[in-house]
Amino acid sequence: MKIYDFPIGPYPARVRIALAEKSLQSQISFVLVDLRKGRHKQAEFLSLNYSGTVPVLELEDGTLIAECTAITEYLDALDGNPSLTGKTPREKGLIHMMNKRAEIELLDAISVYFHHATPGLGPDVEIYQNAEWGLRQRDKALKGMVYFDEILRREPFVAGPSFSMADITVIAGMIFADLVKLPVPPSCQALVAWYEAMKQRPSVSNRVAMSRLR
Ligand SMILES: N[C@@H](CCC(=O)N[C@@H](CS)C(=O)NCC(=O)O)C(=O)O
Repeated sequence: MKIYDFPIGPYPARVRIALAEKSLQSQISFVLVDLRKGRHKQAEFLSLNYSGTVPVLELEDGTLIAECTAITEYLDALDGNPSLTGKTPREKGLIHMMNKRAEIELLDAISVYFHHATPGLGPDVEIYQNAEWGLRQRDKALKGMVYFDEILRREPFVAGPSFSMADITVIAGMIFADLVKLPVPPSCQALVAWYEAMKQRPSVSNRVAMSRLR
């Protein structure tokens, strides 16, 4: 299998963490898509993923799967033992809900902040920016941190008793916050403590180190 990605990117980190959790790294070859050169917006890459984002998984038969959630679900199902996306209908429902919430309230909001209210990927790539929209999304992400902090005061993990895809998405949000120097609100002590614990997982520690190599 092949994965098109940009190694320091927070979204690609989600899939790389999932690969490590599932011990699948040796089955993947990585293809660099240089976002800073705008390669993801060029026709060659758009033919792989209409949305022009990484990561994209390519299977041996040429099937293309984009979107971190979809890729994680695929990888998690390969061994017949879905440890990241839920085994029972209840687990699946809760994990999917919290994963989506982590995208909407945290990770995607920071991404909009990055692309619209900071230099983002540089002037050649960021051809349209709306700083006001970016700053609103930054504030939404800060509120999202407070929300996840409340959850993590009660639960060991984002979607309940076990580590899951939803934790990976919040971890990516924290990696992105760090990249864009977005300070975590001081009240979010449970979130910070949980993130420190997550960094002890080998799948996560490598990713956090990689994202600092900008
Ligand atoms: N919804 C997508 C978002 C992926 C995404 O935004 N990836 C970033 C890489 S960190 C990207 O390609 N950004 C380039 C851009 O949005 O222009 C997913 O979950 O895979």
